[in-house]
Amino acid sequence: MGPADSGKDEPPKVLTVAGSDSGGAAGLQADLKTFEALGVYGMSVVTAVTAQNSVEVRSVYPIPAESVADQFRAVIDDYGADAVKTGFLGRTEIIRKLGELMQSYAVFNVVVDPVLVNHLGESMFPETVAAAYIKYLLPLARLITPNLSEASILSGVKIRSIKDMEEAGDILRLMGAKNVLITGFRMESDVIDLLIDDGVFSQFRAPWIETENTHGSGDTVSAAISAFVARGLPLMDAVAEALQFTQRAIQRAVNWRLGDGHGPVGHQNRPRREYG
Ligand code: PXL
Repeated sequence: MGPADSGKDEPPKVLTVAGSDSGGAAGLQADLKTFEALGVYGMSVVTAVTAQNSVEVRSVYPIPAESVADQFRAVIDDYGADAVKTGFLGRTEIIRKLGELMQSYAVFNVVVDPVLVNHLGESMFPETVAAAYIKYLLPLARLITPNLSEASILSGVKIRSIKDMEEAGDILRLMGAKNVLITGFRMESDVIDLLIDDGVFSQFRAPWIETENTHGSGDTVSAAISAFVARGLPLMDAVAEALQFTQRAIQRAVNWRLGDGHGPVGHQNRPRREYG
């Protein structure tokens, strides 16, 4: 039974540690919209402020690690959290500090989305950032959710097949990740996501939706997983529900034209009553 089902009149609480996307498509905005849609109370620690829209990222201003730490302590000291998601962290100093804080506060249900590439699969940070994820956050996470490019960077395996995906997952586990979800393998008219849950491999297969409007979809998957584990779902069910939620969010925005570029997904895609 999750906190939402325990008879207490309060929602599960989920914290995202992420960057701000002024366009509201990715980052902490995507996370908070997802939390709201899924009936959990959302909180945010800001790691960087990006000036971006559907076309381009114009600037990124990192927040000092001390401020990130202060925000984290302020939230956890008072509210606490039933799950913590990390998104855009970007700097080794922030990753290390966060690892220390998560350890000292013994937070649980940590979902790490190792944001390393932009939507074109291009690396956004120096190699030291990937190394810091491996050293400080991988061992603390209940689940990591790399996309194909991120799984390749972290594991060193070039992913061209499902077999490669499985090998990358195995290596990430050997490196200390407890559970791994590798997202976005395109196969014919489908997309395949691979979950390794307690060493057991499961494939999730869904039809590929042809659209430019997928900005923030990766953030949405891991935010939704965090919301569902905070609600008490087992990891496998949380992942299945989160992938379906994200598919619906992409479907909802297929005909949207909110900007001139790579548009957002539609988070509010289920009747509210279903998630209380
Ligand atoms: O989707 C990864 C991501 C997350 N958060 C922020 C971003 C990006 C990608 O650009 O800008 C703030």
